[in-house]
Amino acid sequence: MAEEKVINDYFYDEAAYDYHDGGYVPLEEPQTPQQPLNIPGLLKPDKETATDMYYTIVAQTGEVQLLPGKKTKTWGYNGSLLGKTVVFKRGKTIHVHLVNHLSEVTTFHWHGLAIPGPIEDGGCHAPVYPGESRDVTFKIDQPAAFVWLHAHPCPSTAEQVWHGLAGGAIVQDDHEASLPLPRNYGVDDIPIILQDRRFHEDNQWDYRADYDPDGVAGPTPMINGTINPYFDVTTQKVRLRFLDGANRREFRLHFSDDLEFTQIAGDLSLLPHPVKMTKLLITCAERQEIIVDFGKYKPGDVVTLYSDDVPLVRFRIHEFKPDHTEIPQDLFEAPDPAADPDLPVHHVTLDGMDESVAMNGKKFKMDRIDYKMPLHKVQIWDIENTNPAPGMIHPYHMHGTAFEVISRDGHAPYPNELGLKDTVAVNPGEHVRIKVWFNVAGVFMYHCHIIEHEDGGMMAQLQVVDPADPDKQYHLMNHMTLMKAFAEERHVPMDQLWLGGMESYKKMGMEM
Ligand SMILES: [Cu+2]
Repeated sequence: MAEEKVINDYFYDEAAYDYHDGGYVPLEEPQTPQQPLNIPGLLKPDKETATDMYYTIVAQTGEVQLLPGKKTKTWGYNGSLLGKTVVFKRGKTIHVHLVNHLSEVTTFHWHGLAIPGPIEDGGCHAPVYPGESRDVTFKIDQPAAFVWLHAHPCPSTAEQVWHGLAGGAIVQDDHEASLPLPRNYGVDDIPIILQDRRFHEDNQWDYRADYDPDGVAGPTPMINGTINPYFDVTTQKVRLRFLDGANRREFRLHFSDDLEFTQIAGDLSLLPHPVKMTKLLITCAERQEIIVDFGKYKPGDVVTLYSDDVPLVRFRIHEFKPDHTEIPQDLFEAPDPAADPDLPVHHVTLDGMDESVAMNGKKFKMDRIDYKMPLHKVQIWDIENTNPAPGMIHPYHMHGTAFEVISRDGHAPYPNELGLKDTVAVNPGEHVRIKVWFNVAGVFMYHCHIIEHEDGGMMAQLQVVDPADPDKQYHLMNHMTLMKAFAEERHVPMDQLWLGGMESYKKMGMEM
């Protein structure tokens, strides 16, 4: 049998790594004591039947002891920071009672769920005002995956995510459950939410002070809302579900000893086949699941996960039983529908930097539909990053769908991006072709997931048209309505309102 190939590069254009940017904030190793890694608890359903699940999700403020000294003021879902992990069982109808206990408007976006937009999807057209609630119902019909919830009010998504409004969710299905993979949540199946923050006076975050239109970053890694974490390893094999929940930072992941690991899943499905690797790059909003085999270590050893040369998590090895389970070579049969010959390739350009960011030459407008596409039809989309190299990598995300990467500048996709995705990183000057289809109708946003780029206008929206109801009208909000709400809630006149994304429109002389 031929020796299995082990991937030992990050694939992406090194000249585009964010550390080449003038405003780059390098990660620094925290000097504070190590803390046990916070494992978000599983959100308990209010009720579950054979066919339905009911949840309540509350956006709220809180404070957390992140560093020695003063607690940090944070936002979270059903807790002080980030969220509890929500479980969605495929085939069930989900009822979510969304509650806003914050002092300002927010939305609850299910990143990665193929559910109708714009309301259930929870983008900018589905505001929940302070003290109010909204009920959404949707059916889960997609493969097992690690998806996430985050705030998405335009143009202040980035600031709300920075405050802590992000949480993981696991879609379960029978196929994944039938495979011999670790899934004892919290023991050998661990979400790893990768973020970064800058701590100002009294250990507080100050989004405005840190603002950068190319993405806000901080020097301190924050993993599942823990600074300088360790994790106690009690099983030989551990499944890590990485989510890059940072506003702009890519993480270049690798372990001490160049420990080999196996990627088993991407954003929205298992990979068709496992991929062995020693290095993994994850860009904003992407999810990558790996299995790490600690079999060669003994109790007392420590294995460190790094990004570049900065430690993120220390895995402390304890006693464990030998585990000879093999990862199956066939994990997932990706659907491969033929593109509709009547639909031309649809071109999307990711343009500009700083305040000049745009998509197809335009900044996002909430009440403008940029494109229409028929329900269930399959179309090739060509996503181009028009920044010449060296420029930034833009992680391109679509709501409401799972797409497939089919080529990069005419070449085969990277081996670890086969399977279903909702976010794909596009190198400077590169064309990435993806196969797009929607199984639900509605209005959906698509954008760069460097969140300040999205707030700054590198975003558009499409209407997926159901031929059975081609004239369906959607009530679209506009930026001004949301911005007036922010001004009122912050008790400032409109001309003194500051929301990160507004600057990008103002500096370009554009109406919102
Ligand atoms: Cu971008």
